[in-house]
Amino acid sequence: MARVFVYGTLKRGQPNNYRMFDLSNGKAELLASARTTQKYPLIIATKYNIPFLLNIPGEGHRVRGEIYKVDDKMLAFLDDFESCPHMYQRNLVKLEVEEWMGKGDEEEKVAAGSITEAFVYSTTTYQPDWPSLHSYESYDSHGDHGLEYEIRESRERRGTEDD
Ligand code: PCA
Repeated sequence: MARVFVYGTLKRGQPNNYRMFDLSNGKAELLASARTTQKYPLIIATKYNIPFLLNIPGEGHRVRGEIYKVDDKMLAFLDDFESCPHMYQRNLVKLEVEEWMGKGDEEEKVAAGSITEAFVYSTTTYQPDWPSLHSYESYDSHGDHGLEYEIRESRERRGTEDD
């Protein structure tokens, strides 16, 4: 079992959240809402409007997201889905828990306001102009920015996935 902090399309209400509940990918359980203890730039980039947390601590915002408990199979699925380590790298990040939602054992519970750690898909392999893009505190594919995420299946239909 591992814990993963998701801040982008894997969050509830976002286009890839369902992948975490597809049992053929493994198992996942929502544990908590949380935000990073440090600031990071959370930007939207590429022609597919993909969210990226740039591994530049101290810039941007304390980013909001969700902590999930995942089994080894789901962790392997997510590594593959996030093109880790090519597009993103999986690192540990420090988080402040906002609301605990886990239904499991009391021992696994982290109180609101406490600091914990989880894996996050962040990146150091970004384009030179990305740090100057607008940074967000909380990602929403359907936000006012108008930069709606293009799901992978529609990229494949157009046959442009690899460019
Ligand atoms: N999926 C991962 C990283 C960015 C993305 O869209 C996430 O939601 O955390």
